[in-house]
Amino acid sequence: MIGPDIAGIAGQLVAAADSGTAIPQLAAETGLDVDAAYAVQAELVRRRLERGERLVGLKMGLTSKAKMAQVGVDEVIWGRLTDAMRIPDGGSLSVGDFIHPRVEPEVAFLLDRQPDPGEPVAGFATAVRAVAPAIELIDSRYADFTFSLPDVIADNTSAGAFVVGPWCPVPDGLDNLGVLLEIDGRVVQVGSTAAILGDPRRAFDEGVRLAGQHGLRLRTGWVFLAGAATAAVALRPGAHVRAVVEKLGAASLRAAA
Ligand code: OOG
Ligand code: MG
Repeated sequence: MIGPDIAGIAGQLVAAADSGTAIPQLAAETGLDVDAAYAVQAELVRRRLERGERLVGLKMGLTSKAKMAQVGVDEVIWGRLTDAMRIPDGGSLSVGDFIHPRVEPEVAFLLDRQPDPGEPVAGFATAVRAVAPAIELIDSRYADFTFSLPDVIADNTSAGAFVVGPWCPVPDGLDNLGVLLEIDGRVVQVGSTAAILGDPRRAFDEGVRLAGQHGLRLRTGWVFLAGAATAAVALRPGAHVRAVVEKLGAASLRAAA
């Protein structure tokens, strides 16, 4: 039996991101299932690495009910982060480089040690050295920001860019910290880290386990984004965005035209 054209689909998604032009969903038409979708994701990221980008981390997606409800997909997913996606804290990016960017508040972890997918529960305490407030910019390559589960996995879980705020030691409790998303000084989303699988540390264990199933091991020095605590908000040119996490501080970015 001939399976879906992994390289062809990866090529379409890379071209959509490069040209800033949305494409129609493709999973149903090409018979893409979840495993094949992760193969597409691996291939499209491999192409980015071939152009000189470096893998710098892993991101979780749809770890909160607010996000699942917003996009109508209710499975936890994961994607890959490269150095080209990283914006310095307080830095700026061009909205015009994206198709229909949205921003969301996240919690980031810094890896001190390579966790073993075989011992995920013990993993967090020994593998994570620091935590920070973060912003993720997501930008689905599909028209109208709509997709099925395999579509969004193939599209590297809509990863576009990310900002990590100041790192700090992991506080005692991470499971119920207030989270705010502000645009131009106005609070546009309110949530709690409890929304992230009950505790963002659980998102870490899930990420180690799920990526391990696809042969990917997290590495020392990588950033881990635990997933948004609230729904995402459209990013408009000129906007100043801040994500504030209680006890951790804030991360910010500015959107140029
Ligand atoms: C999928 C990516 C979800 C998160 O934090 O939940 C995600 C999307 O919403 O387009 O990054
Ligand atoms: Mg996210």
